[in-house]
Amino acid sequence: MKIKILMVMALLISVAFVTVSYAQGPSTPTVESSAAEQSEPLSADKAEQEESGTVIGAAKNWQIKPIQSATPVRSEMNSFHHMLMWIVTGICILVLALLLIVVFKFNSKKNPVPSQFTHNTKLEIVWTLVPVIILVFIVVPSMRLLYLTDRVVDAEMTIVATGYQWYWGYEYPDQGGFSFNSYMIPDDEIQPGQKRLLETDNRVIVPVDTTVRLQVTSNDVLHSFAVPALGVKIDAVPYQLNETWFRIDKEGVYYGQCSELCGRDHGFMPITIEAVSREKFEAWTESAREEFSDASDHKETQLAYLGEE
Ligand SMILES: [Cu+2]
Repeated sequence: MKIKILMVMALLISVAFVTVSYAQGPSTPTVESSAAEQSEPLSADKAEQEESGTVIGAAKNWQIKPIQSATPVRSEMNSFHHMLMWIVTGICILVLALLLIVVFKFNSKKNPVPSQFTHNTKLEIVWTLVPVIILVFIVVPSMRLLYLTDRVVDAEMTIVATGYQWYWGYEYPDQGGFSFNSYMIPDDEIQPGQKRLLETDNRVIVPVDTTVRLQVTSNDVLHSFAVPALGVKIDAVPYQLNETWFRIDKEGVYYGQCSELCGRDHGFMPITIEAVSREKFEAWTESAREEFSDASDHKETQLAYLGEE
């Protein structure tokens, strides 16, 4: 009797969970929702907006769905996630239904004399083949997505990100080769509207609607450059140059973090990317060339890794 109650409770909880996660309000828009809806800020984010431009690439409190997409790759990832959710939900419901049938139909009261058969060839073929078909169904879009993140088609500019213990260094080889380091803003210096543990002193500025090739390497140990809203997550490996790309379609601020356990301050080397108009980007590169012109010391190390010098 207790098992029956537990089963019914499990069913109710899972139904409630699925309902809640799909009935989320406009605070967490899906990929398909309109641009107008997406650009509409939450009231709690207004201070942030005034302070530092529109924050798009950050998770919200109680968010269950994947992060709002800002690049074609992330949109594909979100669609893939939604497809997987349907498959997973279907499998869970099927397994739960089978368990419920066993509990209610084949318990010792209803079925006092159990049958003794052990094998059923047809059934065994079916329950081997069905999972194989499901996996094949999943592997095709999965591999397609993997190649999409890998291929840089007609990149318009390149950014090199280098992982250090514990901060990121960035280079802009196409804009005169300036480079700078980006450190997390510590808790005691954080300004209103800035996101704790995510804000950095030097933001990575990129133009919107521009295909950016991102090359990632490391100067010491393994790090991982991950910005969820851009669909970017790539390992930073010493002596190796990994490559991916993004094309941001909305101006805004996108946050990321190192996603490879890299030592004591692994949790304190965030990534802050700000997408601006092309004009603003040009103006910024002008000033950045001046501002970061004396950062040549670590630039040499980085270029040595890239084999360019
Ligand atoms: Cu790291």
